[in-house]
Amino acid sequence: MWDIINDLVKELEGFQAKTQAEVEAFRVRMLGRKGILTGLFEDFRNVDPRQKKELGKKLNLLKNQVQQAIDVQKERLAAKTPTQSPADDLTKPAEILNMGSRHPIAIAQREILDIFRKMGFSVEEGPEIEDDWHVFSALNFPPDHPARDMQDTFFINSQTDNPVLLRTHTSSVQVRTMEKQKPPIRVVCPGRVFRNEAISARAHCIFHQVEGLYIDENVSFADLKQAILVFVHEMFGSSARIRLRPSYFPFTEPSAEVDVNCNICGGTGCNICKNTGWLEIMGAGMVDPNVLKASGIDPEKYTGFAFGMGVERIAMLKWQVRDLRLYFENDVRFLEQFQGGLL
Ligand code: 2NM
Repeated sequence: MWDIINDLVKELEGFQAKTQAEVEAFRVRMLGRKGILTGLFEDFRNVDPRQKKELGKKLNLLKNQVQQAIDVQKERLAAKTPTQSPADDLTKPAEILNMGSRHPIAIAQREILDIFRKMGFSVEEGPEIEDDWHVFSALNFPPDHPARDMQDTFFINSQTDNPVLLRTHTSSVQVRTMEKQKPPIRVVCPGRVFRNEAISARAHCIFHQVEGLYIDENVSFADLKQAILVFVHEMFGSSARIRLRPSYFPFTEPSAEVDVNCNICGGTGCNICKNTGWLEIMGAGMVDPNVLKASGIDPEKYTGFAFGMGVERIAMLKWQVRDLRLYFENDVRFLEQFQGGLL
């Protein structure tokens, strides 16, 4: 019994509670119905009568000391809690201010626009909710073209002669520019576009485009090639090379798809370029005379070139991102890896 008492005296000397809950737990452990001291007083009844006087004195003293320690700790914590301010501890580390960073799509989009601004293009934006005229009819899409299908386009109201829909490309902004402006026209149109597609590593139903349009007298296919080459050199470095493959779009004639040499394998072939050494980056062509006519521009006097590219695709090639869905999930661990400055 003396051993237990001596241990308790030692514990009492070192007792420092951090919270009121700790004080209360200590009280229950010592003085509660099944507490250590309560037990000691019970055992006291069976102690040798010759030891009772000294032991009784010691037990009563201990009980008073325990009660006193509890009162002291309670008071100390009550005095400390409400008045403590962060300035009390000047050694505390500062709280981290998370400043955030630009989204990689925004960084890529700005880089694309800056390159064309340097070439004298201005930036135009337009509505995401459009009508059939500005997305399809004015761009020479025949009435039965598959892009006009519910399978490909999100319609808001298809019960009218000029259905309301989500734009599937930003060419609609260029139609609006041609309608309100006389040549020379040099614009780039960035923005979100919407296509009714299944989401995969390579496709998403919402993505971003930058489309360009240049209309003046005597604009030629050579001008188009030179503008694209300058853009590619600025975007991917001056050693990048391009090639044009014949293609078809309703709004351009002739039309081409533009490839850049694969910067991942350097042309020797890899799974990104599917062993071709080339990556497709945009579509382009000479604006079809029907498109100029539909927007009130005389195709006998003026010619023009146009091009369109997907920002996600350019950003994938620039940073070698393999899954497009990463751009839409906004996982901070992904987003933190891109800088591009604040604001
Ligand atoms: C592309 C490819 C080729 C394009 C055409 C026009 C407009 F409005 F002038 F007719 N805007 N954009 C165009 C041409 C877009 O994207 C793949």
